[in-house]
Amino acid sequence: MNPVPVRERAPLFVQLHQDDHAGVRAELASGLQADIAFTHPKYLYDVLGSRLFEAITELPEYYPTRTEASIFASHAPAMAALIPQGMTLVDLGAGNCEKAARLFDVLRPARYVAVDISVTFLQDALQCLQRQHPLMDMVGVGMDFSAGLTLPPAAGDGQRLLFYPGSSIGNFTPAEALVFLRQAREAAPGGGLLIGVDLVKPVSVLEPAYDDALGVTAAFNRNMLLHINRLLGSDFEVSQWRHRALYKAGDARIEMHLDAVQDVTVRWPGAQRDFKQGESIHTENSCKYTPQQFEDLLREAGFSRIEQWRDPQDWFAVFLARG
Ligand code: AVI
Repeated sequence: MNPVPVRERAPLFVQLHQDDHAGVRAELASGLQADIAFTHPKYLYDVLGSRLFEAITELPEYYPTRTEASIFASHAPAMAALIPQGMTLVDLGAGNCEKAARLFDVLRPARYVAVDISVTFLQDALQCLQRQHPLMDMVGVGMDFSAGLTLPPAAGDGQRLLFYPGSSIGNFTPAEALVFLRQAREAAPGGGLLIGVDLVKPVSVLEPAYDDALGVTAAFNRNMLLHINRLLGSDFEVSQWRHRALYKAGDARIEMHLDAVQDVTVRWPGAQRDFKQGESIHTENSCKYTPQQFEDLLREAGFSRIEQWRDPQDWFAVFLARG
């Protein structure tokens, strides 16, 4: 008997935005010239920054990645029981696509849409996954979804489950997170959002997670200066800046800063900024929520059917929001 022919599929790749170099330079310059200098955390992720972040996820102090993985390992079947098979799984910030791929066997999506800032980050991982799952439609989309979550037609019109793991929602302020969650609900009508959220916990656990003994997080933070030098043409000297991470209980967030270890003048084409010793650049917020606070935020965004799963220490939660 002849074997039934299987249609060979190949991933489709779409890049939605062109790099706006002038816009990037203007954004960086205005942040550096603000009274309290700041930079958007997306500039932490050049090629080396992305590798350093992967290393962070392996550190003993950085609990979020492994705690979230343990929740999926224990509860994925319960999550899958609430999610219809054959959906389009939209992976926001997919990177190496590993987290979503671990759920394929239990969620059984018909289509996988991997979204990341650059489609080139997705190419190898998606091609490899396509070989392992030849019957699944796979699409790679390059877009900056932190600026808006309108998915391209290539994402298809099937029912969607948006997947946003890793507690990246914490890198938005709560007001920005609300805007994002509203957009997520609109992008998945009749579908849902599966999202990982880091929870409020003792400062003795939080601060080492963002200031590890090996100094990997310090390297991740300071590497941003090298990335900015390339983007802006500035002359930051990494050795003049020290990493600092602190938990601000009032705002329930970890803040990362780079502090000038001496008086420093930073120059770039057309401008400069003097920093006094100890003056800092605020590089990232990582907001933590109580389970109730995050559920309230989901309801405020319009979701009405909300489930959650947590690890035994209540350090991390995965929410499924629908309706
Ligand atoms: C990507 N994001 C969820 C990480 C976090 O925990 O906020 C980024 C990070 N910053 C320092 N360490 C990890």
